[in-house]
Amino acid sequence: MRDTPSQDVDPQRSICPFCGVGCGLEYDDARGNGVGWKGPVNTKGEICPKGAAAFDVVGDEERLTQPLVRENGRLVTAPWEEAFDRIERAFGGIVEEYGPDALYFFASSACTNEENYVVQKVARTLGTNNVDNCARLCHSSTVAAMSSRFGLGAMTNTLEDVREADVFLVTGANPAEQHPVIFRSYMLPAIRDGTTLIHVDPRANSTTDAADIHLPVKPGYDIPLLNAMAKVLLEADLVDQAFLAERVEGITEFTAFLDEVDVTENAELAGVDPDDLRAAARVYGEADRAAAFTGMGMSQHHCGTSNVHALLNLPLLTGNIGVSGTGVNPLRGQNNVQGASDVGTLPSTLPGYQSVSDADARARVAAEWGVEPPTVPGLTESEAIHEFGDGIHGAFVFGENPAVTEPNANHVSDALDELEFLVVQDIFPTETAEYADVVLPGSSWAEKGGTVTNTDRQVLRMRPSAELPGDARQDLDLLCELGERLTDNAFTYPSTEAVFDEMTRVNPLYEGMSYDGIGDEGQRWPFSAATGIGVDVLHSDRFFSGERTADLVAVDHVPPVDQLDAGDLVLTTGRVMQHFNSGAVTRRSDTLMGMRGEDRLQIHPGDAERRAISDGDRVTVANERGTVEVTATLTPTIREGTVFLTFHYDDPLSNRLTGDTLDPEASIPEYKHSAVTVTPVE
Ligand SMILES: Nc1nc2c(c(=O)[nH]1)N[C@H]1C(S)=C(S)[C@@H](COP(=O)(O)OP(=O)(O)OC[C@H]3O[C@@H](n4cnc5c(=O)[nH]c(N)nc54)[C@H](O)[C@@H]3O)O[C@H]1N2
Ligand SMILES: Nc1nc2c(c(=O)[nH]1)N[C@H]1C(S)=C(S)[C@@H](COP(=O)(O)OP(=O)(O)OC[C@H]3O[C@@H](n4cnc5c(=O)[nH]c(N)nc54)[C@H](O)[C@@H]3O)O[C@H]1N2
Ligand code: SF4
Ligand SMILES: [Mo]
Repeated sequence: MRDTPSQDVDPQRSICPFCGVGCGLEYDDARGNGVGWKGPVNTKGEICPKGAAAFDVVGDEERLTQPLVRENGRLVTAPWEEAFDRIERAFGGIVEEYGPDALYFFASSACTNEENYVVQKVARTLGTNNVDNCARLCHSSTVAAMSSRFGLGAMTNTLEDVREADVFLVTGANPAEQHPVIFRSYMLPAIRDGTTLIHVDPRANSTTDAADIHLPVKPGYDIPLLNAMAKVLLEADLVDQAFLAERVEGITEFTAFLDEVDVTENAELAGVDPDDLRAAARVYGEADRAAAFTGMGMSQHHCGTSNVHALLNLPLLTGNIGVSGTGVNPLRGQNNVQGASDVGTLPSTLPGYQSVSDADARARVAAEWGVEPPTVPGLTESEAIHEFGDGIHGAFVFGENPAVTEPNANHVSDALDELEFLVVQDIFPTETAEYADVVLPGSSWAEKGGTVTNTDRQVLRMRPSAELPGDARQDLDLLCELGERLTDNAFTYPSTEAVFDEMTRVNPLYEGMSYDGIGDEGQRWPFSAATGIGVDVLHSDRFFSGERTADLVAVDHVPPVDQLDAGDLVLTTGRVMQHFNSGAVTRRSDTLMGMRGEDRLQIHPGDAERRAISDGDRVTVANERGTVEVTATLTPTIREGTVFLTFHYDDPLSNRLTGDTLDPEASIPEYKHSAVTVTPVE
């Protein structure tokens, strides 16, 4: 519910708060909502329906406007002083009794670089590396694989240059719905000009509509599929021998590994037509320039890192790296998931992906902060939840909604109950806030300034257009007060810009950037202070690792965790265009209300018929972890044996069904493969 905010809004150029595309967005008085300005990414001012609805948060009646504290089991309003006194007492007591590693800090990929920089500075000044952001839940596996092979986990190329590709290999991503402006303004025009789109996804969706080849892989079977593609490249002599000689190691071992791979067998294991797979590999291999895009269907598995390792072999075999129109491009999730990680809200790296044990990086940080950060890596957020009540006694959740979005939600609910003290800083009373001891009302995107970093490494400026509601305060002020209350350090900054400037002095990737330099144009990292220009195409002469070469890696198939009993279906989860993540913001949006409907279980007509389920029936989806009830939609676009739900709702809370087995390297949960039974509701 929303009052018309027109009186309160003074339009300024900002950046959309939803996805990692980073569209320029400003308030339009006539529409009472968002319109695009001609930004660095949306160069014609184009936006998607979520951007148009983004100002709905301003004046929303459900906004948090006063601090809340728990009294006799209930959350009641309290003065600011009281809220912070309670945090100081409780967190102070926990640190005194158990040490700083008994606290955990959830940073926010939905918030600015400046805010995230301060969160990790508070945690590290206090003496713990227990800080993470929900990049953990999206692309941590992609980053792990790409960092170990190339030295860096970010998009290798830019949106501008992918138009030069002859082939797009899109695997485990649905950019038509999740990155709409990238799809419509960069990919579709290229496709219309002749670029071939290969789409690897168990469901045919809006991205598939534009595809030339669709490989409807079984969830969890990307490795055999990618290995088979590598084998076809080798067999059909589509490898780039010059590139292999100069830039790649391990071809002999990799060839020996592929000797054992049977293309038809692997295709059948992955559930795709062997001829289609061969055609896809040939098209990729014959292309002058082929660009890969990878998303959650690849990363969010207990073998997510291995999945991406298998993908990285393809550009190395074919020389599709280091030039425009090629590369491997993880499409990043929230508007600042890239930046939150860049500025150090990760348990093992300081700002700029420098290891917490790197002596130079530690010295640089210590000189700026006056405090040495701890050397032992912290827990990841997905690990930390398992420690609630054991090793972790207090948690600070800034702009995340783990009660809805972490896997195995029934377990998460128990874990949140186990905490001695939970603080939530949000703009809405979320499902997670229901467990809190103190709730701090922060500032929405429309009320704050700062910077965010989009999916192709551009640092972009946000500017406030609206006043804060009620007694709500700026997120950055609240985080600085938290630092002041919990540590002996001063967290007094004269401006948001001063926080950014400090960050550029400890983060080599951002060194030399400035608010003035960013302006309306953006600045790309890795940035050169000397030239004032960022690097567009990574790994061109050398890999970011400093090496001239990268390795080919043999990746064995990793079977899914959940075994299927007779009659079970595989549940995979994901997103739809008009909704965003936990739905905390989009569920409340009047503008999106009509468009977004309710959650539906996508099920193949064959699977439905065997269970006497008709279109529109209520069904129970269940496994040993939990049960949800939802309406079924029959559709032949999903592969038989697989069903699909979003995770955008608290009811049905689909994460009751997902398992919390983590990828051993990246700690990303298994969101994309759960065994379930589906039965009609009596
Ligand atoms: N509209 C909208 N846009 C968003 C978001 C949103 O919630 N709504 N969230 C943002 C965030 S945080 C993120 S991380 C990005 C994510 O963007 P995407 O990566 O596109 O997100 P998903 O829909 O989770 O997964 C993509 C596809 O993977 C497929 N898939 C499932 N299992 C498998 C598998 O085993 N293998 C393969 N190859 N594919 C599989 C699904 O069918 C789905 O179509 O989107 C961002 N943009
Ligand atoms: N089953 C399943 N689960 C998934 C996924 C999946 O594909 N399937 N995807 C995973 C992925 S990729 C991600 S990124 C996570 C997302 O998980 P979350 O980050 O938990 O989800 P969001 O809904 O984006 O949560 C953002 C929170 O920040 C608040 N917020 C927004 N703007 C501001 C602000 O300016 N200030 C403050 N203080 N708060 C703000 C919102 O109200 C909301 O509560 O979900 C993960 N969970
Ligand atoms: S494409 Fe992403 S950044 Fe652009 S308007 Fe839509 S949600 Fe916002
Ligand atoms: Mo994400």
